Amino acid sequence: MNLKGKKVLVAGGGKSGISSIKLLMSGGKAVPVLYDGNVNFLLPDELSGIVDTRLGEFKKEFLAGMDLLVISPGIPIDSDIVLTAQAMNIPVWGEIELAYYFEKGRVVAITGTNGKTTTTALTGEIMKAAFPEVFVVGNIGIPYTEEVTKTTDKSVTVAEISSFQLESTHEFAPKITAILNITPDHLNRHKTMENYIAVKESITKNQNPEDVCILNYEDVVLREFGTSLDCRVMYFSSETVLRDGLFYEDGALYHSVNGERTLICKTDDMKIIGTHNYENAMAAAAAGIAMGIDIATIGKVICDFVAIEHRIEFVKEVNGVLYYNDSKGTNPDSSIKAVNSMTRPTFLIAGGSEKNSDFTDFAKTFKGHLKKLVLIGVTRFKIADAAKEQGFNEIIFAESLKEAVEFCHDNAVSGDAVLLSPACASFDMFKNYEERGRIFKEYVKQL
Ligand code: UMA
Repeated sequence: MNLKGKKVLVAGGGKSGISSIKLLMSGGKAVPVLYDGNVNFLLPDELSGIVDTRLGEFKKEFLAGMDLLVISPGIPIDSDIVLTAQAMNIPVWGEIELAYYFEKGRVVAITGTNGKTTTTALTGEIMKAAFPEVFVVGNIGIPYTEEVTKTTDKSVTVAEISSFQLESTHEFAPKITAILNITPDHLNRHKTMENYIAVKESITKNQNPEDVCILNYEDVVLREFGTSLDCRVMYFSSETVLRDGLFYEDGALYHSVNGERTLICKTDDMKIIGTHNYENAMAAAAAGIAMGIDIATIGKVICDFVAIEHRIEFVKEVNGVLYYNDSKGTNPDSSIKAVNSMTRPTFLIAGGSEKNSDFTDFAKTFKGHLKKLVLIGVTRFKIADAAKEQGFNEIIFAESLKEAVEFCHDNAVSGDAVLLSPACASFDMFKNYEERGRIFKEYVKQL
């Protein structure tokens, strides 16, 4: 589709929607109109008076005369606006699809339930060590549409792609993809695990035989999926010595070709900890190897890489108590990894908004790791029930994150740790997990 002069309804006025509008006007010479469900939505000053808006409950007439609907990741594919557009034969593109329309270089796309932000950031660093023009975009927090006009035929775009974003891609064709793991998450949106797996796997749908897909060998679904692909598959494993692929063994990461292994790095030299991070590092290393970067360079970048914000991020020591911010623990599996990484008796602050998660496996990690469980948010009673079922009764409810932090401060003793890892999204109390993490860090810094 030639976008010039086309009327485009952009749904969602968050980061993705606003940068889509700017791209449509500047790069596409199209005429965007913004739709947002929030009646009180205000356009940023620079677009005010230039872009028309349609606000509040969606009405069919909002789509009248439109040539295209571009949706933000927060808009589900089965929402009224999308179903109506489809019934009116109006094409529906996600923000990623719109950005890709303008892409000039090579794309590395990373998905998975957990670890994708760390892996994307690390892959970006590995690419930067070898290529002069690298853009790190997507779910990591920088909309792809914001950066894409800077791409060239020599640039590399490293994109973190969520399942929400994958629902509405069509031509999006990364040269390299990685699916890190798939565990239950976002089931309120995708309804079934089968749908969620299918949408994650769809990241590979436009890959050619010369392209590469990086998969976790220890994830049975992904191991099996690899056998069905036409493109080249690179597996990584934290448990199995692979004849071909990347693996962890005895404190080191290796790349093996035909059984001949090359050391990538020793895990003791890495600053990011835990088996899940060795997996993230192997996936990023695989992307580097697939792009022809030498292994010594990759190993050095991995060793220099420090934890990203909100992911088991060390905040401060107060009276011998270590405080960690894992606000990015937005689902049980992610928070299980954080709890398992704790080596001190821990006060865990958890709970947040509801997305139909099952907390049983999360609660199984409490005994042996936690001293107290401090619960906040909508899901607090559900998590408490799961904890009690697993025989863990050291539970406190707090009305706010501030109250939770103060309780931990008053009760933790030297040698303990305090971990914010909610296992839930933040939308009941905060704008997003970043705001939750930043506010937590502010409270801790004030102690
Ligand atoms: N809105 C509607 N109707 C809806 C839903 C939302 O009108 O049904 C409106 C809201 O009123 C709001 C706007 O849409 O004004 C928000 O749009 P959005 O939710 O798509 O958020 P963005 O600000 O565009 O941020 C999105 C991603 N958000 C989500 O997927 C929910 C960000 O991922 C991403 O960083 C950003 O694009 C840039 O690519 C956040 C996230 O929580 C971090 N992701 C999930 C996760 O990681 O688990 C998938």
